[in-house]
Amino acid sequence: MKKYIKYSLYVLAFNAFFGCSSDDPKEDPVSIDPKPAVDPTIKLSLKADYTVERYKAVEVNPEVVIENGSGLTPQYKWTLKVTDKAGATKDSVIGDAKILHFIAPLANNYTVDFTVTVDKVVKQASTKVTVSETGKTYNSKALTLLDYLPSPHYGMDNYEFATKAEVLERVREELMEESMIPLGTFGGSISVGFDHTVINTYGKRDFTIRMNSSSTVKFTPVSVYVAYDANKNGLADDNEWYEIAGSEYRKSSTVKNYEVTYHRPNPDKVPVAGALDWQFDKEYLKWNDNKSANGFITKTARGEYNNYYPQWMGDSYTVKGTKVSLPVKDVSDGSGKAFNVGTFEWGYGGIKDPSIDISWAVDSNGNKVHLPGVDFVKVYVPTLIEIGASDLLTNFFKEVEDLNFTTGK
Ligand SMILES: [Ca+2]
Ligand SMILES: [Ca+2]
Repeated sequence: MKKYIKYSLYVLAFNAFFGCSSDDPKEDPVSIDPKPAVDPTIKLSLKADYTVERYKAVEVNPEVVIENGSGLTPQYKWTLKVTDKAGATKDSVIGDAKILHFIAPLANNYTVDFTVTVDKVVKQASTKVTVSETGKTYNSKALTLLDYLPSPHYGMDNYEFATKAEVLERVREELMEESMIPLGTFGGSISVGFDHTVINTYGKRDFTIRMNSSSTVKFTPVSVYVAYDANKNGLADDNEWYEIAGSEYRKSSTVKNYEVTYHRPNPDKVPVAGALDWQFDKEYLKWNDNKSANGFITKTARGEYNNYYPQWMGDSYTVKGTKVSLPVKDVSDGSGKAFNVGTFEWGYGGIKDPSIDISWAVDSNGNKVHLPGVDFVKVYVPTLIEIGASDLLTNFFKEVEDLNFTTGK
């Protein structure tokens, strides 16, 4: 009985709100206006000023209170007054989220305007950001080596080192000299750091990746991860990395969370030659993946005297990443001596336009993340493809550079 009374009260309350019975046949449902009769109101409060160093982010977090705005989505816009060469001042959009992470390359006093729009109601507030000089000199390129973990490839023979420390020392020098750093096949990677935060410039691409394609293939793509040093400890922590979702990321042929384990070849093994003259050992280097597939990397005539396996690694090691499908076609009547290799449109290194917009970053579930900038970049090979006599499809890392870098003071 008690339950029944409670239920009746709910129905009464419901009816009172809409002013009619839900089963009243005379009522036309179209005439019910879901919009409140009163216009929404917006209350803004924004701190008057902020201070921060050059190339460091400061969080500008306004308090926004919206009343009578239910069902309406507020639009946010942050703008900066910029003066062009002719002396004319205009507003440049720098953000469209509620919280702004402001970063500036130059020491100056900046006026930042914030606009909130709910339906037809607009409210504005302003703040000043004072950006101070640091006395430091910055480099547009990411020259700090964080890590290097290549995958097998005939080029690995150039790294005759027993320990990782020795390899890192060599690669550190190569990074400064902008020489070719081999990444090998799937999962082979290099991670580098900037001496400043590369700003995620609104509506623009932010940094570029330069690779050294091998002579046989003009473009071979590499995938990109980025990290913003959110906790300001100067390190790229595991939970700070995000993948750049390029043009292939959402395709059904793309395999997320792909893992490959490479096994050290036995140097005393007798080579198993193939039918084609370049197939020196068809069962050279064993691999298996996390999809129950396995196989061998062929040692080609080109790499006959080379050790493909990174010599400082143990008997096996596993690499992870997103595997992308790249169209590859033998155009030498099956002799494996010439191939057409496809390429990707955007969001990768080693393609025609290898510039990256930090706004393409996604989390592990594929959801977009809003990063104010990037301190670290990781580049890795997303393919496990052999192109006959030319060996494994690979690429050689050269450098990563900030595209909107400003040196002046
Ligand atoms: Ca951007
Ligand atoms: Ca960190």
